[in-house]
Amino acid sequence: MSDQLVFQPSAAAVARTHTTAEDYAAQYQRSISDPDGFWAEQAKRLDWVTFPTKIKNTTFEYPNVSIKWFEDGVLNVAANCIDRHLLEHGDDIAIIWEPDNPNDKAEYISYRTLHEKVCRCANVLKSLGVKKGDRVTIYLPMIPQAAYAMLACARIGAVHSVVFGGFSPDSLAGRINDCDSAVVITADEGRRGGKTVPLKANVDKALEDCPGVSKVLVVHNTGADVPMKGSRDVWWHEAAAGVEPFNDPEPMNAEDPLFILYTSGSTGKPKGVLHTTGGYLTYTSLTHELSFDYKRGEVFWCTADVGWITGHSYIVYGPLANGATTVMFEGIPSWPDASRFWQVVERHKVNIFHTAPTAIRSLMGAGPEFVEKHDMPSLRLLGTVGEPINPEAWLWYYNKVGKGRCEVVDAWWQTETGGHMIAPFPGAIPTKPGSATKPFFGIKPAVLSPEGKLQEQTKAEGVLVIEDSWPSQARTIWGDHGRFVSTYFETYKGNYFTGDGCRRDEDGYYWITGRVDDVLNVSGHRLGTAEVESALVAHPKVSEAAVVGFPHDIKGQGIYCYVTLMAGESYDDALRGELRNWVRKEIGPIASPDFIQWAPGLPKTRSGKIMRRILRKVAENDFGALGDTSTLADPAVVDDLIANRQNRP
Ligand code: 6R9
Repeated sequence: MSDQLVFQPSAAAVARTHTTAEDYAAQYQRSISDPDGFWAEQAKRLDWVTFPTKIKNTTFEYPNVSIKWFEDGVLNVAANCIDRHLLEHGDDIAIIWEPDNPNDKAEYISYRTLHEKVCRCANVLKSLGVKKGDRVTIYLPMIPQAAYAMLACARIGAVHSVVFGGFSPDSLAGRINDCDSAVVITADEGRRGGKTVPLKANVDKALEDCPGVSKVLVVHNTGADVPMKGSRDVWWHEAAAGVEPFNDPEPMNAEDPLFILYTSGSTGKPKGVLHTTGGYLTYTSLTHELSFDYKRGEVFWCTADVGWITGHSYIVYGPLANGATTVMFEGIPSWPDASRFWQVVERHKVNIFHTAPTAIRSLMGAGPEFVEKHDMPSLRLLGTVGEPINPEAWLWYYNKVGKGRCEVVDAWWQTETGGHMIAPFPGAIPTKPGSATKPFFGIKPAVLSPEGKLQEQTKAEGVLVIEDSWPSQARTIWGDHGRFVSTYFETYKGNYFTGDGCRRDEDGYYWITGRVDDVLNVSGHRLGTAEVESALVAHPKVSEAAVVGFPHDIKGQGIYCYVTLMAGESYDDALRGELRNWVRKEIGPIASPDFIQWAPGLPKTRSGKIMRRILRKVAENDFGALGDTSTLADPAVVDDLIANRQNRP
């Protein structure tokens, strides 16, 4: 091992692990040299109606990319996440729901209750006309009905598209229309950090632009008085009371779609990433068990929202497939104060806690007193996901939250990968703060130079690609397979391009350095610079906009906008505020610009291409090293940009 800071697995982690260091090495080798044999064995962890005989049938060859796993297998995801646990574990707690307000009561939902709730919802969806293959959009807060709705779709073979409750009516409408949902599931309102979110009102607004939606199923959540539209809107509790509490799960082919999840790319509108049934569940269930070394009976808490892939894979599908107890938290880490997470850990005796670096950094900033007053003896493992974690935050997490006795698992993966790709097996792989460490079984990462040359030596730096398929890989982009192929398989032929840069050290550890494309990662949320730009130019006073990221102490990256106004408009602070609100309204609060710099001129090449490299440097306050600016049409623009930069004096 190198002389960097290295943490050996604790004796306790070694003693209990599913996978020793030797197992890891041997099984990893096997998973790469004999994927068919390896994954056929892993598929046995699920209950199949028909066990697959064909295991892997995939090619990354451009442009004929095709990905199929377990293609003649038949199963149902909801039956695997619920029904098969009923006989012996029906009274085990499937979901612990912790409400936003700490003074309100938590709910403990057993597998038996989960079964009834999901069956009723499935029957309601059928009564609303939803059939196998139909898309259903779910726009709900972090309440148990979000999980019920997802599982109910899976049960009847409908394809869900969960849209994060923080997205605006416009963003919601775009996603509903893109996948042609005829049914939307929402709530009267959501709660977050002591405030309410007007979900039903947002849906009403969105549906002004969604002629294809015929039914809206509404959860009675806060009890707010919301208008219900005659034949379109249906109360969930009323409909659920009128249907049978059982429903036969639909037999699904392993390659039938399970869900669509919209995520940002470097260009254009968000893409509907499509995941299918058998490979996704095999892989999320296996990674949930092994990356967290999960054993039945433990309480597992992932703080993500179900609107993101982390919520899909590691609040709902992975844990429930394993018969786990998964915590669903409605609130936020900072309300009523910065000890809220730790209070929940103690209240529910959480064993495995999983959150994002942005939350860790903001809690670290709130001061040690909030975490120090909580002993949290139940904790044994701490997960981090969503963005690179800086070593200071890693060490704070390890020392202050984990009290120096919990393993830290930094898992690198993406919406498109469905499950963890690079992460330390607890008890097997020593950790280094800031490194996601080693690949999961079946994952073949490689480092290429930006020009595409394979870096064969262990110590290397460049772009991260994956050389071969794994079961939970996205199969396509909904309605646009060409975009799927060109986004992920065109630049580095024969490989899946992750969009991330990385470094591999002399021990073969991977260190993700962040996106190399025009995708921002703001507080762990993916955002395309192009999306923010198109929101800005949609404002009548804006003529041009260029958006870049800059390093932000808490959020990881912040949003820095350069804006050119229409001739005759005046550049003033009031308009800055107006534009900020405009972007929030167009996309949602997560896209709120941190800085708007007035830029009467943008740095363009003679062919009119904006030189983003320069804009990034100015936003980073690193304008000593702007590099070659000689190709600029008007080099004087740069001096003006530097003189008027926003973030630091
Ligand atoms: C799961 C999720 C994916 C992007 C990804 C990368 C960044 C995620 C990370 C990480 C460093 C980690 N990312 N986990 N970077 N270390 N452990 O977050 O999916 O929302 O699609 O974002 O997030 O840049 O490419 P998604």
